[in-house]
Amino acid sequence: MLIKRSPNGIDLPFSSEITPRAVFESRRDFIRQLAVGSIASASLLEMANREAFAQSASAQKLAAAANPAYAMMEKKTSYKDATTYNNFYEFGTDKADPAIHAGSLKPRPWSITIEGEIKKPMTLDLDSLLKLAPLEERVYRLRCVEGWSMVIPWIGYSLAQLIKKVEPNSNARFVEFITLDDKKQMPGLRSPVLEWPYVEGLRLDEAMHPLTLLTLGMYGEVLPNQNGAPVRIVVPWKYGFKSAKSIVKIRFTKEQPRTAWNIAAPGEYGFYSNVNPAVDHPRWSQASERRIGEDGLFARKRKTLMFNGYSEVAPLYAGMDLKKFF
Ligand SMILES: Nc1nc2c(c(=O)[nH]1)N[C@H]1C(S)=C(S)[C@@H](COP(=O)(O)O)O[C@H]1N2
Ligand SMILES: [Mo]
Repeated sequence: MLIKRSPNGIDLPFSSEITPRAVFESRRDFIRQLAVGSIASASLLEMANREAFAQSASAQKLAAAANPAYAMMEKKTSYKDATTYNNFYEFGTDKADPAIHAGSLKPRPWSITIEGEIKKPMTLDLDSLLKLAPLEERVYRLRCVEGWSMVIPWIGYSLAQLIKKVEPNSNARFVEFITLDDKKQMPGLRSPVLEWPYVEGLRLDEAMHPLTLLTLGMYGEVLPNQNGAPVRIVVPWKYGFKSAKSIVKIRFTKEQPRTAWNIAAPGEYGFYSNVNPAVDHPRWSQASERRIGEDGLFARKRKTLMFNGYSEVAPLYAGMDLKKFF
């Protein structure tokens, strides 16, 4: 078995591919046998135990090394809250709808087509995506434009790793993300609440920023359908709607792409949509937020932070009027 060195220096087995439980269990037994045999070593035993632990709860575990640069002091949102209070309009507009209706989404097999202003257009299946770069766990704040937030341990790698592989040409200035558009799998597409498919976009330098995460899992598992299985984007310094779910296409463009919420209400949702407590939504303040899970009667609201606390992205907007480019 391949041993890969993780970004934080901890050796971990390269089991980023999703292994069906039966296959995994026989592999684990094999590793155990090796471990008690003549070539026994502490690291093999540790590996077996670590994998056993990782795979014990379900066959959908996804191994990833925690990236200490994105560990967070704040308490993580519970898995239950993060998977039952969702915005995913392809499955309905109520927060509970995605958890109830997303069972009809088939996240496997899946592929992403990457096209447009790049030297190497390609279609990547899920296994290729999972192997493209070492998977990291990163704990990010997610701030919805509606005024609530969560803290979620995502699994993925910087989108920049994928972008480098497809080699944008000199025309590429923006990146567009396009969600699956299949009425058979997504009952919400029958109602015209948004123009379908759901589209989002970033400037190329925003997409290349190391914080922008190509996301394949959360809480040690593959993404639940309601959170955007099998692959989504997470852009933690922008309002949640910029983080498009269940994407099937990534397109590099010369012109600024249209985006779902900007099409629906251009006066309320701009292209940039950086989290900014100083720029209110036309219908409500953005100065504070409610942390999901802390919403008891006496729970204090939290102050919303500029760029959701990710101040390292400020240079991307040097010289820009962020009231104008909201
Ligand atoms: N395709 C698609 N992506 C989407 C949405 C959506 O309705 N459709 N909702 C967005 C909004 S408003 C938020 S706040 C986040 C929520 O992500 P989560 O459910 O994983 O917390 O997903 C975003 N991505
Ligand atoms: Mo949102």
